[in-house]
Amino acid sequence: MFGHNFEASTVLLALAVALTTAGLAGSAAAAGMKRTITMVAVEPKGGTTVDKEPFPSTPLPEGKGYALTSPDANGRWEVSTYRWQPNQIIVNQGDEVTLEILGINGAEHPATVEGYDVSFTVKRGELTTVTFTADKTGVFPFRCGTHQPAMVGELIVLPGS
Ligand SMILES: [Cu+2]
Repeated sequence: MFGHNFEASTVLLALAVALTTAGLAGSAAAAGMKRTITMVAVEPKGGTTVDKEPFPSTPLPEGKGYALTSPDANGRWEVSTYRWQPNQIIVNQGDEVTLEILGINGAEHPATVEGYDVSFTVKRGELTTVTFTADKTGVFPFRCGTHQPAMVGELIVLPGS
């Protein structure tokens, strides 16, 4: 008698746990998670002098996204570009996504997320916060309108399960 009741209650408990777990997972997938991704707008830069390395003969793509400065009076030349870091944001469909982007290099970076009605401008020294719901799956580029063709990232929205 005791044994039967014990087994029944154990089964019920296990069932309740399973249902609760499934329910939580289900509601998380349906409503999405809140995701906050911290990013920076940066300008990696390097240089040397012509006595060590010759000035490159191949030009970089046109636009403000890349810069190759000719040797100065001391023979020093530099190369730089602009980047979002990270430049791939991977979320699940339904997630409420918040990007917190600190502007470190460059006065400002006006940007849009193509395919989403999302635009923002990152300014140096300011933390720009952008929140949206990732309701469409796919790969969506986000470009700085100033520093092309280099400063482009991808929002990757995976299908909800
Ligand atoms: Cu920019």
